Amino acid sequence: MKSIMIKCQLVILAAAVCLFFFQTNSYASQKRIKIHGAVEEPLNLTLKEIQAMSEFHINAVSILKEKQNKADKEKLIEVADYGGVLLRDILEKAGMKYKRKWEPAVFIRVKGIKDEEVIFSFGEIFYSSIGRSTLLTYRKDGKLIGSSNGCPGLIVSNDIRNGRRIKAVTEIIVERVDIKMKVYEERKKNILQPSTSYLELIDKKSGNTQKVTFEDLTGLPELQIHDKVQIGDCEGFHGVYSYEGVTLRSFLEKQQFVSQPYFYDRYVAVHSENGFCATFSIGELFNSKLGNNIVMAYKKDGKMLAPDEGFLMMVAGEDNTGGRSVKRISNIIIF
Ligand SMILES: Nc1nc2c(c(=O)[nH]1)N[C@H]1C(S)=C(S)[C@@H](COP(=O)(O)O)O[C@H]1N2
Ligand SMILES: [Mo]
Repeated sequence: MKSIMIKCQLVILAAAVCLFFFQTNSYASQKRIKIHGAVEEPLNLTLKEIQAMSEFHINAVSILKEKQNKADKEKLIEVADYGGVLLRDILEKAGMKYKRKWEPAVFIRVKGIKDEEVIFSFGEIFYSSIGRSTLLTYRKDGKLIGSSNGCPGLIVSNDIRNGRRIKAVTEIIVERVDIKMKVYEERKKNILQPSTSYLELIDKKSGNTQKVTFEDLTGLPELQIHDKVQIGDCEGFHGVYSYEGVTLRSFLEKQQFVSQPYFYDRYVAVHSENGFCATFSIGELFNSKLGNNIVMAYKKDGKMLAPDEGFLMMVAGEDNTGGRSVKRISNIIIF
């Protein structure tokens, strides 16, 4: 009796396994990529539909091996020409749900086979030139690339090493950091929070928390951003300023909150007391040719910041809009 039951169970199990493979295979043969989350219209595009979009080329993309340790030797994997569709263009096709001051806190998860995931910040894709360097690729050196599923690959030509390269991209998810944005309601009520002389640094995974004051920045190399155009879609043109500060990267390293190997499925959210928030991906901070570009500034035009700017404010030097220049930084959270 017992053995019959076991046999029955085995037959059912085998049938379930067959059904599972049949389903995943038929799904795979369609090679689809799903775009969903905080978008206006979720999409489920076939590779053919992606190939029908306007093709973008990035030539001579050099790919270095990701390092596990600072001491690891640099290894060049290849230099190749790529064709595909910009991640930005696919996101625009779906339409971004969050607008205006809600927008800089958005981030994008890109998933490949084997549960690989990399994160991009809204700002790097839509405000900085990384958006023109991030490609869902299906063509290499002029020839179509084969793929087991989804779109054959993701490349970021502005990245230095290959940590954010994934294969068989099947899913893109748009999300916003879960931090309440109170700016508009506080403005209506004419509330102006006093700025603090410290900020809180939090690692959400380890629970590690540090209170950081101006003194904690001593010893970090000072960086200048010349001619930062201060302009915003909702705030207008405010002028061109120079800033002095330290890079967010060197700060996070010094506080020992981020070190190699880098986890590109993580990101940093910087916000002020009123919940105004911007995201920065680990990739753009630690693996980008624009790595020296994201600065926590304490001086503007040679003078310490004004009270409404706090003791520190973010300056993303290359961004074409002021959306990520968080003033009065009160929290830096690594998700
Ligand atoms: N703390 C805080 N920082 C903020 C904002 C905000 O509402 N609160 N607005 C952002 C937006 S949307 C823009 S466009 C710029 C405007 O900066 P500016 O006033 O210097 O032009 O600041 C950014 N920094
Ligand atoms: Mo803005």
